[in-house]
Amino acid sequence: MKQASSFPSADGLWAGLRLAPDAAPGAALDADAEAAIAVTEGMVRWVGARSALPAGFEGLPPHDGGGALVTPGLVDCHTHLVYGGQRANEFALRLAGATYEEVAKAGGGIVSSVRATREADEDTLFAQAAPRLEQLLADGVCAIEIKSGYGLALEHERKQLRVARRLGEAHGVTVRTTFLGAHALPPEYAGRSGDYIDLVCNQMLPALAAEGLVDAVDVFCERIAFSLAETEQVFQAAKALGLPVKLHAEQLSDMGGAALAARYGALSCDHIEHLSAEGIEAMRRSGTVAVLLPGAYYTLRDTQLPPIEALRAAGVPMAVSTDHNPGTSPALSLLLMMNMACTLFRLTVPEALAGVTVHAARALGLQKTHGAIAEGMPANFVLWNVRDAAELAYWFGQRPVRTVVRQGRIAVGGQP
Ligand code: DI6
Ligand code: FE
Repeated sequence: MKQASSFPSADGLWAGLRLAPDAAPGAALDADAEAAIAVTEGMVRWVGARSALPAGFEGLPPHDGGGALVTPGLVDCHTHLVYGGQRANEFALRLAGATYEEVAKAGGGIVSSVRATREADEDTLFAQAAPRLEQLLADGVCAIEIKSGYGLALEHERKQLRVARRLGEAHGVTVRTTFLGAHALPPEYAGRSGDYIDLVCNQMLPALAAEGLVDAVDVFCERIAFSLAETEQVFQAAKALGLPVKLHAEQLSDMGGAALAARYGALSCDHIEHLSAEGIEAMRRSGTVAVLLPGAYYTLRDTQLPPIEALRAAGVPMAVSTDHNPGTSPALSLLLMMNMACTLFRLTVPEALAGVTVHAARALGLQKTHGAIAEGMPANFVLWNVRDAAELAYWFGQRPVRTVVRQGRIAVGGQP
């Protein structure tokens, strides 16, 4: 792996670009006008029509975009990237007819990844997660959320979160860490769910937050995981520490989790296949992002579609993410998720693109620094070898990245 510190600086004048629709909300220019981006000290200083470039930026070192389409750096706002082992065996079990819930009840599922994660040390977890991260980055990802939730004990959750931070530093990518201690009941707490939630709230979360390892707090609110009351207990603990919350909500059933999360001002509610009208209304009022995870829907061969039309009608922002995890979404391409969001969920191309940029950034509370190309934001943008933005969602299994500028450095590609 190349260390991020060796990536060349992206400072200079990027010209010969075509801006994807809505990529630079502040810039007024015709769709077919040549665009330019001025970058100094790793920050975007100006973006707009090349012909309107202020004289002060003319002397910057040139970077020729060669007519490439440019979008904001992509944001993968929901991943469980750090874990030990893999679960291809469950894939085989499901092919033989078992359901996800049956596999979980039989001791597989999340708990089998917990075993493998507990057995692995920090360096091993790092070595296993790094190539997965590199795959996602190769698709133009510039910010990523990484959850804990496969440790389910203080030292093991700490290990996961520390690896997440290390991955961000080593690869020069923005990482937001989410504490998901309430992901599943660890075997040693079987039948003592209340005791485990007390541990999560009173010991694990305060300790990890004090170590600066927690940017947000998540819960898996589901029949096979934690109840609404337990979810609220975790939200209370997060609130006491001033941490934002998000929720795995209504994936397998309507638990009323989205409305609860909205009451706590949640950044996002994720999955939401079984989201009710009340849940949508609560999310609309609180400005909570709906995170759509077509990879999990596809892997589980779910048939309950998330209520896209109602979310759209309510104006709830929709994000799209990989939900990368070893059980239900071993996906390593955010572009493929755009394709699936369009094909399976009937998102439009602009919705899918906003779903992996501006709305995904908001789902992480990163809207001031990611998800758009704008003056004063760090330089995170991608040059694509495509004619039309629709191609980003249209091809699948194709990686039309030409250049990735990440955290003000040229992380992929460069000058022709
Ligand atoms: N929802 C998911 O999609 C993942 N976790 C969750 O709460 C699945 C995790 C796994 O099966 O390992
Ligand atoms: Fe998930």
